[in-house]
Amino acid sequence: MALDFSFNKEEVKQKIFNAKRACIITHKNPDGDAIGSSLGLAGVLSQLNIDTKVLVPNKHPEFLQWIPFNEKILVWEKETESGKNLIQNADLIFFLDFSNLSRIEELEQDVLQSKAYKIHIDHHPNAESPSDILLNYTNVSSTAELTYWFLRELELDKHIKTDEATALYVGICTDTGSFNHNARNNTFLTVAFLLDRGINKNEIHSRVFDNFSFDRMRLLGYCLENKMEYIPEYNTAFISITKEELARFNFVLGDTEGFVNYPLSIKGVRFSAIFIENPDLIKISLRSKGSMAVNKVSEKYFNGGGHINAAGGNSTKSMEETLNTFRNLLVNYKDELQN
Ligand SMILES: [Mn+2]
Repeated sequence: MALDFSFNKEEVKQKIFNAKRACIITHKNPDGDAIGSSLGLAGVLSQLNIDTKVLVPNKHPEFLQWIPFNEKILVWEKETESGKNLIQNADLIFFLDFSNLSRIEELEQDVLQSKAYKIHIDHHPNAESPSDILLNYTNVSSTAELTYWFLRELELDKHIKTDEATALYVGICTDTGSFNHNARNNTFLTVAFLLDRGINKNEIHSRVFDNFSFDRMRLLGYCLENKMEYIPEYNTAFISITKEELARFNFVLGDTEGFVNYPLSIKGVRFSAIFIENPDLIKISLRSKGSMAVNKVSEKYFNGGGHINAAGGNSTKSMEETLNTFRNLLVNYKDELQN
């Protein structure tokens, strides 16, 4: 069941078919969906003989650098002049996977001056931008999935070959955590189409998810055995890590990604947190299940905010004081924390 698009299909088609140079822009610290949706779309536009580049504010991580069409990516931070030329000369600009131009930071001014026809495709709430066409649907797993439905609406899905399909699949499987959240019937219809295009699902999963360093695995083991505290009466468990511990395991950025989810897989646990000591402050991630609103906790105690089941914050106090604040706040949420 295709999405109910209301944009002027003929106008968009004409703009695309008449375009000579396209620039696809995605957000800072690009994730699998940002890169996957952008490269999948770049592959399709290139087949239409449109000179297409993907512009990212800063470099994407190594586990996303193998995706087909990676050579079309230009990193603004490193090649600012080329990036400016790209935006200036493009007659077609896409914004993918971000809701607001503030997510592209330094590129914003150049983008605002551009006369190109602009198409904005995103699945985050309340997307807005000075674009000609805004496709903002939140009931879609990922921007990659939305890009598929967009191309299908324009009858351009025939240009989704194995490489384009591989890129789009990366976006879907990363944004859904391997189909654990937000994957709906439309998501699986999209995946069925991509599988038909000949993608190697197992190899993609392996390249995206099985790429941790030995040190990172040992850090995780250390945290789970020695640094996790479990408070059964409040169905809460949390992890804390100091600077010294990070250094001992040769920490590199991204190593603690996902650690906060482990306590939540203990039977009955509804609230989990991780406290990571940075040079200047303690970074905090909070996760929960059900009605336990962790964004409220973060707003009230940890200078942050976020979604009901996933939020972030920080503390400028010592680790011990911060953990005590956390232990002591739980009593205020005893009803939400009951199973
Ligand atoms: Mn996304």
